[in-house]
Amino acid sequence: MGNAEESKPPKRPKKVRVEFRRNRTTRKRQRDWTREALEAEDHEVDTNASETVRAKGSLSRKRTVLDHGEQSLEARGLRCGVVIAMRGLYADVDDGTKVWPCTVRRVLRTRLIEERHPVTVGDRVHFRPSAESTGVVQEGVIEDREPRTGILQRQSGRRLQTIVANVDYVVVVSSAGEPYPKPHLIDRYIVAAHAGEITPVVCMNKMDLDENGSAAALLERYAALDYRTLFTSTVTGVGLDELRTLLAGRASVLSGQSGVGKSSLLNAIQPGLQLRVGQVADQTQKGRHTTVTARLIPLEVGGYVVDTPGVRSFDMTAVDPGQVEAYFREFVPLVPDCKYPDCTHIHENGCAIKNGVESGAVHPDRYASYVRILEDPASPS
Ligand SMILES: Nc1nc2c(ncn2[C@@H]2O[C@H](COP(=O)(O)OP(=O)(O)OP(=O)(O)O)[C@@H](O)[C@H]2O)c(=O)[nH]1
Ligand SMILES: [Mg+2]
Ligand SMILES: [Zn+2]
Repeated sequence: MGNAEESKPPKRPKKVRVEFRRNRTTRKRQRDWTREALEAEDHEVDTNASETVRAKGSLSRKRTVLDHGEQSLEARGLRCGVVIAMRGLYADVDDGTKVWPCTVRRVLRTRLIEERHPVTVGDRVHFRPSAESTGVVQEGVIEDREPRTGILQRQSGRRLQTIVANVDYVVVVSSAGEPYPKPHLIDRYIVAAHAGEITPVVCMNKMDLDENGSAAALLERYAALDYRTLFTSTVTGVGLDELRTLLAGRASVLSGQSGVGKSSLLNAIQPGLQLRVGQVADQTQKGRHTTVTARLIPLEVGGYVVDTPGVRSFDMTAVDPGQVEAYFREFVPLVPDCKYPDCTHIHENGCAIKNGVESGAVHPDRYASYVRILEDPASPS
């Protein structure tokens, strides 16, 4: 794939697009890079291809060289890829041809010091393949990270942890039993999703265990707020087609308590995945934290999904308290009716939100979640 134009000194900014393979250049779907990556493996023609990572993670099969007088990525010896997993100090980066274990250049770590993970799953990065003493190029060093959209973050000790970047949906998974749902944890995830500009979807798994209908009733609360909801069971198969359709062609993250069946759901919608699945301890009704690291999984139906380890609690210290009311969507139309313009909806008289709880416009559990997030953002849920 030599290209004479790239080695000339640039006269004026110009865009050089190099057709890589015509039948691969139509972008049927925006977020199709994983499928294309899989196809690329099949065709074995991409050894020297350089690819451009586009908005929301789709890898283009054309090369686009934006030449602003700076050297192109390729000329600087850099490749683009997507981080599919973090392993200690290593990030596994998929450039569409293979997975490169990469370290993160110290200067980048320093620049992004406030974050626990300057690079995280879903990030689009530029990396430099580095030769070992043997001359074999197997690893890389991440030199740069592209701007993120759609991030799921939480506080981890004194640092802000970005669990995953560049996703469209957070699928908040609970289970009808073993363990029972925690409405407050669902609300925390919904707030975090809105704060990170991701669309939350509320999923109730293990519907085969919903004997008295309470899990269905809980989900109804979220459907009434216009959140997309899903009822699933890997035992009866209910809702699995709907989940597959939801995830197709999108970037999503599955989150929730340990043991609710996140990995089981992914195994069920894509047989052959063989993610590890754990038993729920009888005594405590707690999951066993079977999944230990977040991992990005390409889907056969296009798009990708990130399976995350279950959480016990969700520290929301990082969310701006003044913004929390905006993330409770049923509060938004009521807030202008509060007596005080800076009403926190906790202690004040004449509060339209508290009146809404009285009148039934606001569910008391939702209001309780709001108060807990503001008063005790770090609390175990
Ligand atoms: N009854 C029932 N059990 C299920 C269902 N889905 C999963 N399970 C069981 O729930 C247990 C936990 O499943 P996992 O898929 O490991 O749960 P997880 O959410 O990935 O858990 P972590 O990885 O620890 O966060 C396993 O024993 C599964 O067999 C379901 O729909 N119904
Ligand atoms: Mg799991
Ligand atoms: Zn108020």
